[in-house]
Amino acid sequence: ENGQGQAGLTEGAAAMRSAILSKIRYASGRELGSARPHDWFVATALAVRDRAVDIWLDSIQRTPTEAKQVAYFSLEFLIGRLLEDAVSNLALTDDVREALASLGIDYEVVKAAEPDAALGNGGLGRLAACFMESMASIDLPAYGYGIRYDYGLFRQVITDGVQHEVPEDWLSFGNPWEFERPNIAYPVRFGGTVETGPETGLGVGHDWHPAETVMAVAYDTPVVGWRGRRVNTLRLWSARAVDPLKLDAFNHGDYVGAMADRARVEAISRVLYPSDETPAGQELRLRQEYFFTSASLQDLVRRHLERNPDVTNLAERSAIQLNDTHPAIAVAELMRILVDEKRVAWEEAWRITTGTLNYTNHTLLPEALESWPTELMERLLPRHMQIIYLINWLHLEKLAKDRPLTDDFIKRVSLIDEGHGRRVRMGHLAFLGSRRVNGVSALHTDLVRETVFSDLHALYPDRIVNKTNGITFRRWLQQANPGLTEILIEVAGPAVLDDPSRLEALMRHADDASLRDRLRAARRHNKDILARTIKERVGIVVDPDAIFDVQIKRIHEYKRQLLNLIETAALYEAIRAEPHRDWTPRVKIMAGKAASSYHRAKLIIRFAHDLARRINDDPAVRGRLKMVFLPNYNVSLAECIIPAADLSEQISTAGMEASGTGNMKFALNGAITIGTLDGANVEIREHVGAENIAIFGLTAPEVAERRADPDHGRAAIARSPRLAATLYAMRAGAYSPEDRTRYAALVEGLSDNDTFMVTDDFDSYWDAQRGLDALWADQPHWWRESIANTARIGWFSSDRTIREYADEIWRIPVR
Ligand code: DL6
Repeated sequence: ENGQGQAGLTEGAAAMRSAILSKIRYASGRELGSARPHDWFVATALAVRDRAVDIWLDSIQRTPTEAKQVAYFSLEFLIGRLLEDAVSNLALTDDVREALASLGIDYEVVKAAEPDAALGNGGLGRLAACFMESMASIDLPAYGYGIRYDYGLFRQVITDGVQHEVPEDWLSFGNPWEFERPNIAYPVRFGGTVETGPETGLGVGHDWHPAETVMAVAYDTPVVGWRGRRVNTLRLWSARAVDPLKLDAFNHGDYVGAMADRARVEAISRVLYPSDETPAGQELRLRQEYFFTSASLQDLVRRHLERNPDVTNLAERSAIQLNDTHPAIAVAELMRILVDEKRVAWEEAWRITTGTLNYTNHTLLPEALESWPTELMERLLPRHMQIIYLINWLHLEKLAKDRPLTDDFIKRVSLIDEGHGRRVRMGHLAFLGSRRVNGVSALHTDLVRETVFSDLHALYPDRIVNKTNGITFRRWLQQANPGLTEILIEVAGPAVLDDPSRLEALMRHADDASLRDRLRAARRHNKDILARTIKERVGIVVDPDAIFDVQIKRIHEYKRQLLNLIETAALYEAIRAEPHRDWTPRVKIMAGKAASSYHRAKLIIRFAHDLARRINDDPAVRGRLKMVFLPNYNVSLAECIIPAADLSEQISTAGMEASGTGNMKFALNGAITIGTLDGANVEIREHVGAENIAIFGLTAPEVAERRADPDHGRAAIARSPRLAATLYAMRAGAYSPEDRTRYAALVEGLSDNDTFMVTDDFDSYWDAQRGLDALWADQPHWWRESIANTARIGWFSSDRTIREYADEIWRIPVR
């Protein structure tokens, strides 16, 4: 032992110390002296988990039988590290820190040893994780249901500016949070045939003889709510072969063949988001979706029947939220379970199904709106396809009663899209099978009503509602930014931790110079940490006195990292042209992953690196401009970057970002937003005040109008000498001297077909940036705006979002 030992420890810390010591010895099987940071992490997690389990079991016990529960179905849960969540929500931070210190171990090192669970791609998966935490925090009984991927989102490795994807092996050293539940396992069936007997009722009398059965085995992770108020369950399914080893084949020496079935079956839960470039990849994705949806519904119905005599009151006891269309097959699967297995009449089954299910739409991007070829569905899920056809027939029949149906109308509202081969529209299926459908910001919900679901919305005008996203302040303020949190507690009182509307109290001190100084010092501390991280990871030295201007998110053309990069290149050229002007020093920081098959996004990453090399190597701009691309963006890196940001880039093409949640995290931490009127930016502006956010660019209706002109890109370039010069340099290879044509196609795309309005918004973005330069020079003013952001962002807590879901969608009373 290197620490000071047990002497002087509080009772809580002493108990934690002995719990951790016991876990090191009896759970890890190690002597203290040989324990490494990861062993300390496991021991600490296990000791903390014991505390969580007591509350967990109690939470289940005290939930009344008649209480309605939520089931959140999501193919993604981007939970990140869990230790600090659990420790801080259980109010154990001091105990754990002291206990470890008494053993000579630094809690920070232990936290850093936890792998980052990346069971999601981005916003949608992180929202599911924030929602799980909020549901526990407001004492709402809920299960999260998803897949326990062996490999999460790939690890991004950059070599010479090129992204490579490497498997993210987060489970290789085990996972101390989860409980494997071999006794909670369900068969999930695929393929085969359906035998049609005498039809004794609508949809009744079909016998499915599947060709293949896969077992779904549950792994449970406790999700600890704030102040340990409640602990809910995140139940993730792992695929197991029914017959893991063909002993015959093995004994005949065919060792690979003996395991082939197992490998095929277990591929289902092997990786998050298998590439859907090949038919095999597409099929695997559909298998994943059905696998977790079926297992989750079987589990939910079984749990219901443990507490209720039959399924008639399922909708009164359970509300299922479908996170996007990935679990939309739930509509057909719940109907199958009710009609085929529980022998419920079709109409009654439909009442139950449409009373239980709800669906959240997270995107309007056409390529992300799921549809499956009927041929594939018929092969993989023949009984479900019959059910879908019957749902569709009844839906169209009902419509025909009220109005004459034109072919064109049928085409638009049918569950089957006949236009692109025959495909099942999963969004339409989810819409018809749900009680409520929601968008994730006010603007997005309006667009959902006006675009993808306009016809269905006209038929069911009460079904679509808005639920603007939120974030958990526990992770994104209290844990990520303890310095700022301490100041907020002092100014607004400790109750601010329970009621974020109290942040408003900060406004009374917006012009208080001493508060400003303290906030600046807290930010500076975070910037020093980020600067160190940057140095360690990419070897670039940045000046923490410069503006930290940050864009971190998935790399996608509609998010317009390219706009940011072109503005950076233009700024670089401007500084070089007038080196003696009083330029505001800036560090541009970017991070994000591109989908492995998204070549243009990868080219944008490459451009970021080429540009960074050019800028960072040029002594002419030294001290004024630096550019950093941090590889392998994940939740933990976000927790390090966001509290250190001065400026938050939320610059998507208006109408294309459903909500965004990074925008909320930055504003909470006091960064000023430069952004378009897109997604939740619109509501952020309403809350923080138009004078405290830098809005630029076309609005969503203006984008739609401008797009109609096929020459808008060329015209915008012609209007802007600065943009024209920058694109010219890029096109001519100024940033890629070793391969001068590298960005030629990218630039040509901007004049020929600028779908994302990079050219049209460039000047207005440039002007907004220069306005921010001027604002930075007026520090009291800058900080006034920063304070307004933190003070007025309370509404964006995911506790508020979840309360709204509970109230209006799930109809569950919460305190
Ligand atoms: O609702 C969470 C999050 C939004 O904040 C983002 O604006 C949106 O892009 C994201 N949507 C997706 C959809 N992907 N698919 N399918 O990730 O959802």
